[in-house]
Amino acid sequence: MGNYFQPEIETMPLEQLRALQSERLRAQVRRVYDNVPYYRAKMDAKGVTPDDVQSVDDLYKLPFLSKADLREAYPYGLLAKPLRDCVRIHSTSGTTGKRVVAFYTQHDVDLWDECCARAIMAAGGTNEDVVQVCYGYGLFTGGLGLHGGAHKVGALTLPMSSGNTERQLQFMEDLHSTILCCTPSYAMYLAESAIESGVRDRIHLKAGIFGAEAWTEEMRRDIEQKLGLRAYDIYGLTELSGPGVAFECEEQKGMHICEDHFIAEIIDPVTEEVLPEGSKGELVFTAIDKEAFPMLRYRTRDICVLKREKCSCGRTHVRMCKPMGRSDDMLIIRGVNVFPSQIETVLIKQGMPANYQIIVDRVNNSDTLDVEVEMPQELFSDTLSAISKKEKELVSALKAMLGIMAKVHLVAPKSITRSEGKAVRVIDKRKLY
Ligand code: DLL
Repeated sequence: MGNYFQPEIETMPLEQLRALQSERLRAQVRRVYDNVPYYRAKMDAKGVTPDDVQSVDDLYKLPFLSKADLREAYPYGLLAKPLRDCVRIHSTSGTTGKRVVAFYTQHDVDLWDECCARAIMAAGGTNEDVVQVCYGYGLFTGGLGLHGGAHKVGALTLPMSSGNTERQLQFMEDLHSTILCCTPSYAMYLAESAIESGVRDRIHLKAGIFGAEAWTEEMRRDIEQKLGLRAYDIYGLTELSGPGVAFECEEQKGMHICEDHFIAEIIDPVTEEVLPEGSKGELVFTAIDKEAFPMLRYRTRDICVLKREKCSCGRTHVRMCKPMGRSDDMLIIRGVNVFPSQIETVLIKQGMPANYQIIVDRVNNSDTLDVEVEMPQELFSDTLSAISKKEKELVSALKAMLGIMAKVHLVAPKSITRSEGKAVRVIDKRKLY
């Protein structure tokens, strides 16, 4: 038996799970239609009534909801409960346009905390653990989400929030933290700092729960080896509650989606056609029992594949792969689609640290792609010709992966600004024109 928070739900036979989803979906569609004029107008425009949605198989009849809808309805237009029933607000970390604000009733907070508790237990957590939460606390959902999950598990919770790396390491050592929760880029920074300061040999971490941004398998191995733990992926978004929508189990092969709360679909981002299982496309979620901010067929923009293969952990909930990029983060450079994760894979395979920045610009009407990457210390102390040889190797490895030429600039160790939250990997200067 695995380590579950809610075994009867997490291992529920598929047929029963579908019945539960259908029942919750029916009630949710009715509630939303009756209480949210914005949704009612969208459903009326598509000619769908709540009676048309009887089961999961009818989901396709509902209209999609996008970030543009959320911005249009900002701040209260999608609220399905009176404000007096809401107890919390969170907001997306988006830097462009109006931020999205999400509302929670106490029921919604409980549901979310339970999802995070499942994630912590799937990573081997128990009430014996000390969980150090270094996701940001505040409007961002990372801190309070994992914090609530750790409480539900009964673990000793260290609400560190992000930043102050020296203090993080000191508490990690002194209070024997066993589970670390933060973004993968901050985990990498903590790892480097722990090694450098000598703390690495005095820490007791067994697992890390890392998410909120894209990271590769190569980066996972690197963090695992540097911090001496097993690194688990966790996925989520503010609109759906926050972290814990999906999480990895001990198999570390895809993240189980909490399907008793969220129904997932994959669509073609251009035609909006629903794609069969196993296809790559945009992930769409329907939250079937959230009260305040329900979300029907919400387009995440995350590109992903779903697989319902049997998992050795015993969980029956479908698995999503690591998001392969966002349909709106995809760079089109000289007509070629480039995902930042492809560049990261090449860099790490070539033995470079995952500290890099991608700079895209347009010079004389032609796109330019420059990759700045920090050198490992050994290379930094080597000869100029060794450095230029490595740059050439990276250029050709990137050309093989991307199909286009990128300029590579090896820069001094620690010269790229570190992030305590989500890393800024891409600077697209073309947007300035
Ligand atoms: O990032 C919630 C979260 C906090 C998830 C802590 C995991 C851990 P937002 O700020 O609303 O919410 O950003 C959501 O981040 O649509 C994805 O593009 C990206 N994202 C989240 N988790 C992952 C992950 C939080 N594990 C957006 N891998 C999502 C890749 C991720 N991308």
